[in-house]
Amino acid sequence: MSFKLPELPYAYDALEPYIDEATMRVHHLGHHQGYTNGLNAAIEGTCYENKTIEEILKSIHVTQTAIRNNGGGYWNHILYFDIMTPGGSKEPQGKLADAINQAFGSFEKFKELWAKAGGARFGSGWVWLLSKHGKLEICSTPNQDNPLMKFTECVGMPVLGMDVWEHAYYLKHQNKRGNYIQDFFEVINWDKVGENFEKTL
Ligand code: MN3
Repeated sequence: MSFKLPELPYAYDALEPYIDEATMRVHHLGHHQGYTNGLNAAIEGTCYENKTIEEILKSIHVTQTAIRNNGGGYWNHILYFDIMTPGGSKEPQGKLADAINQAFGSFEKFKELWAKAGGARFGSGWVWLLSKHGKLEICSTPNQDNPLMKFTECVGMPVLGMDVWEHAYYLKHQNKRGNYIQDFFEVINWDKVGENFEKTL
């Protein structure tokens, strides 16, 4: 069994003008394909060959660098591309909206804390909205680590993830990560994030 690059659920130019087509193409066909290939090469001939990606990420040791980086990159980008859309709800709805209000006070306050976490991540990494059986928290990890890996500081199931590697925004936003984060808010698929959240309840 080998892992395959999932197709994008929308066209490469669908998130314009917020996330540009050139960035989406190189991010999906270049970076995500690269992590997929790297993961397949790293697990070949090991006990991980017939495991799911979640099983792999939950069981690896901190020193298994190739699987950690490529397996993390494979899983993280599936979530990232899946929680963006050109349409859908512009704000959280239903149980997710209630949980955000409970955890952060309001959606506006959540956006402020999320943008702050994205700006504070030095170098490359990710920002996560985690559900601990329905209780939400914001957490950030370096490189391609994610909260499924037991050695990170984040505990919980990611329902939303934001890539803050420069490759996610540099062609359009250059050094202005904060502008990318504001544009990311315009394309979040809150219906999908809500579905992800309800699975954790
Ligand atoms: Mn990326």
